[in-house]
Amino acid sequence: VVDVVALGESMVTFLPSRPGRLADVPSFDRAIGGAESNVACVLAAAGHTVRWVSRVGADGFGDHLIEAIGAYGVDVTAVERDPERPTGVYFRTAGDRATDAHEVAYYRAGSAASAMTVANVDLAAVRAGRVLHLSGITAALADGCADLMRELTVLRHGRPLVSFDVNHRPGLWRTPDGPQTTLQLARAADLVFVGEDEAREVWGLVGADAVRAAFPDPSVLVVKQGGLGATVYDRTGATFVPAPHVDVVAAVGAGDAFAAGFLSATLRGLPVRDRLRHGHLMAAAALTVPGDLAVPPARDHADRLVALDDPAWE
Ligand code: KDG
Repeated sequence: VVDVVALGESMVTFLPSRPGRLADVPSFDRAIGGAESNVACVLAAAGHTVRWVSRVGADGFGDHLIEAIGAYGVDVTAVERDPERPTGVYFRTAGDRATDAHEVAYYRAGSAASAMTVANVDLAAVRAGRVLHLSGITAALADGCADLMRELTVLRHGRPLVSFDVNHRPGLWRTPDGPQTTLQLARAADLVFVGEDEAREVWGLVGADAVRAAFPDPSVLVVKQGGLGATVYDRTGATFVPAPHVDVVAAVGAGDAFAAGFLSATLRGLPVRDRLRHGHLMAAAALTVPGDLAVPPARDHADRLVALDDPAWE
């Protein structure tokens, strides 16, 4: 049994060589992206056994994703190659530091991963972890992907603990039912990550307490409040932990790193406050690099930082 299985589309990501409009950027550096594999990579770097399940094309970009994600120590043996469809790619701009407004150009419609269905994904491999990590992005890719998400979340008993990051991507939804579908999936999960801004944008829920009111009690809800911190709602009530201050280079990947830190601490049975601190710490690392993935602090170092009675945590 692996600690965590993460399922979702990953893409070769092209990061701009300089700031500015997409129309003006002359060249790009290759990196990797994909919310769920980002979580998998950070968890593997933190010492967990992790599997990433997906589909990629039988092309060089697919080779690169498998090699790069595998190099983090993630098990990629359940990733299928699709001879008919390409690996998705996307380009992004550096964006504005203050507002994080940036342009994203996806080339993923009809990708190998968007063809994931209940029939062509190894469901036994997906369900073989203590935790299954999913995100709302997958449901937006295609109807077959949305059905797969329902299949993986529908039963509460006899399945791994389901962790779900809302990851609302308005540009990806092909139909107007995105908010409703995402809410149903989130409600079926055991652990939900959502940004406060995101909850307002997708469901019109204003404030962390309003988000909590929209979720059933047995689930653990983590509401991320940007640079302020994050609040966990669980059986014991609400726990807020502030985020340390960091000079943000790019916010992309920070939510994934946060989820990985939180999941890692959860798997280790750490108290709620420390789950949040580990989340913030991993997010801080991702916030200070241009791409999705930073080198996260080693586990013993992270534990020491989390244990500090430092004003940064107050
Ligand atoms: O969370 C980071 C992701 O947004 C990025 O890697 C790209 O997976 C991606 C997506 O679908 O937006």
